[in-house]
Amino acid sequence: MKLTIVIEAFEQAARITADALAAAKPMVRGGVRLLEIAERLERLICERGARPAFPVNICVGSIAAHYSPLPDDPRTLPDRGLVKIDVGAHVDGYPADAAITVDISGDYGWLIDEAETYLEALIANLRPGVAIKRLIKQTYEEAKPLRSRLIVNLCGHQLQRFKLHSGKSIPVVPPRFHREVIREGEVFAVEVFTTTTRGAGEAVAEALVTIYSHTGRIPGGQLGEISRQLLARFNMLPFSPRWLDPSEVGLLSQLHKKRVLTAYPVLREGRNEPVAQAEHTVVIERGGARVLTRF
Ligand SMILES: [Co+2]
Repeated sequence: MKLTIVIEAFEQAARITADALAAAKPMVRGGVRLLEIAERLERLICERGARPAFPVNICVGSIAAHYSPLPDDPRTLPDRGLVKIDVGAHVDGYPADAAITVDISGDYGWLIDEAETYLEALIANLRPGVAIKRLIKQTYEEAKPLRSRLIVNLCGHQLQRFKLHSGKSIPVVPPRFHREVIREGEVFAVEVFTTTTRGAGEAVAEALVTIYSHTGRIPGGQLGEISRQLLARFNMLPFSPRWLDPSEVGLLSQLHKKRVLTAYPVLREGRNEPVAQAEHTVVIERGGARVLTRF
């Protein structure tokens, strides 16, 4: 496909993602059901002619990533703390991915500020030809957060058709080994997570899984048909049990054991400290990175 058409698809997906985040912001109040927010944002994406690139993630407090409401999820937002809304739309398979953090009670605004400042510094240093290792080292020297701690094991990622996490990664702290170079025309979801200086600065997996994606594997036997159907419906993009029939939900753990599905466990800050997130989708152009999800 022609490069301009590809970029147009990314741009459209990013516009819809940014509009969903703008719509999400006023919905974040104590007592609101997480399920209601997720379903409204996913509906907005579909009404705009796109599809969710992954289930809407709503992560509260020390939950850093990968919590999407489950079917009939009763959880509601608390009256205080940080709420991360992470949204993505795709157009013809080309995904966008962006996030905002809302501080419900006004206790942790500085964590959001430091995540956003570091994200902007990373984006300002992104340009074609730069080695990722050098990019991160430079950004860290210029803009290392002073009052908060970066979460070191959550990284930005390249976006490709029907692939949300593939190709090159963009860590937030200087990596020991990283051979990749940023190239013109590439699209990335760049993201930064901060926690307090009491935090571990590391996200750890919980037992709970709310998001799955297909590995591409189609086993023989009874699970073959459902495996083919899920691949046809979602390709390799992440999906929610909410989007399945109850009979299909019952097969998820079996499909995971057969390596048909990847399971994404909920990720929590290692010492249960509050987490803020900032994320944008950017395209690398000759003069630098252009943010596609600004709103
Ligand atoms: Co994201």
